[in-house]
Amino acid sequence: MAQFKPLVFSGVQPTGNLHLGNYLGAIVKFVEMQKTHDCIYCVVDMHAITVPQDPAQLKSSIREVTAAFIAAGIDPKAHIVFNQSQVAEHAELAWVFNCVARMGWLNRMTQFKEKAGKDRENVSVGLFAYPALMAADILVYRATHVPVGEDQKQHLELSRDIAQKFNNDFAESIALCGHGDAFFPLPEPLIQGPATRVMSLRDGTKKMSKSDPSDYSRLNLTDTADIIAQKVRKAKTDPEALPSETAGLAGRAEADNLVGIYAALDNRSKDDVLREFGGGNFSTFKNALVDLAVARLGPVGAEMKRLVGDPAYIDSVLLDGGRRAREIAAPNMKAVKEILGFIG
Ligand code: AQP
Repeated sequence: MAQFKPLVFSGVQPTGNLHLGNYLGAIVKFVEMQKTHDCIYCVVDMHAITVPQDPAQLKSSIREVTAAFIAAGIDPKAHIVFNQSQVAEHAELAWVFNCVARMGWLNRMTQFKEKAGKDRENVSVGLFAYPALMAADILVYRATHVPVGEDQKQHLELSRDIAQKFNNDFAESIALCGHGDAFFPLPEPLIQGPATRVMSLRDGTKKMSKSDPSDYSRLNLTDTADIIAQKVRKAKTDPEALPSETAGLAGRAEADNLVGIYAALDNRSKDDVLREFGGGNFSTFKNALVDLAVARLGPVGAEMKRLVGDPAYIDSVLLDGGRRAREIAAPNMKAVKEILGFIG
C-alpha cells in the first residue's frame, strides 16, 4: 500500500453549546496532536445544516467553536483552523462518495437511526448522507489520523470502507494517473485520551450531547462557576458510598461517569481518584469535582468569551485557514476528477 504523509483532520459541529464531552473527547486531543503532527481542524458548518438551523445563530456558533479551539490551545498559525463551507471541494468529493458508498452501509449507521427516530420519512437526505460528507472532509486532504470521541467510531469505519472501495474500483486509473496502488489512505481513528465517552449528568446511560433538551445534562465550556456548581450538585448519583476500586463502579453508570470526569480533568486514573475518595459520600466528592471543573474549564470559557467579543479576529483566522485548506484540497480534488475520467 502507498505511503501517505501523516496528517491529522477532525471537525466539530457548530450546533450549540460545546460541552465537556466535546472538550475531553475531542478538543483536548486536538491540542495534544499539534505537538507531533500537522493538523487541520474544521468547524463543520455543512454538517450542521443536516438539521434546521437559524442563520444568525449558526454564524455565532461557528465563531464560538473557533473560539473554543483557540482558547483550548490550538494554534491557528502553525496548523489550519477553518469552517468547512469555505472549501467547496468537501461538497464536491462528498458527491463522488455518495456514488461510492452503498445504501446498505449508510442504512447501518446508528447515529442516523437515533437522530431520525420515528420520523425517518421527514428528515433531510443530508442527515442520511452525512457520513459520506464526513469521509470527504477527511479524505479531501488525504488525512491519515482522525481524533474523535467513541460515538464517531462507526462513521470512521465507513470512511475507511469508502476509501478502500474507491481505491479498488479505480485501481487501474489510479495507477495510470501516477498515484501507485492507492489514492486515498485508510484514515485511522484515534479514540483515546482522557475520556472517549462522557455521559449525561442526568442519565449515565446516555452520552452527554449538545442536543439534549436539559441543560443540566451537560457542563458547557462557557458555564459560569455558579452554574457548574449547580449542575454537578444536581447530577444524578445512587445511594451507595463511592467504592475504593474501579471494579466497584460496575453497574453504577452515574458514579462511573462522575469518577471518569474527575479522572480526565485531573489527568489521573479512576483507580487513583477512588483511592482518594473511595468510601466517602457523593457530596464531598461533588464539592471536589466542582472545584476541579471550575479550575479546568473556567479559563477556557473566559478566553472563549473574550475571543467571541472580537469577531473580526475570529473571521480572519477562518479566512486564512480556508485559503490554506483550499491549497491542499484543490489539487487532490483535481486528481480525483482525473481518476474518474472527468474532463477539465
Ligand atoms: N459525550 C461525548 N464524549 C466524548 N466525546 C464526545 N464528542 C461528542 N460528544 C461526546 C466528540 O466531540 C467531537 C465533536 O462532536 P460533534 O459536535 O461534531 O458531533 P456530535 O458527536 O454529534 O456532538 P454532540 O454534542 O453529541 O451533538 P448532538 O447532540 O447534535 O449529537 C466528536 O469527535 C465527538 O466524537
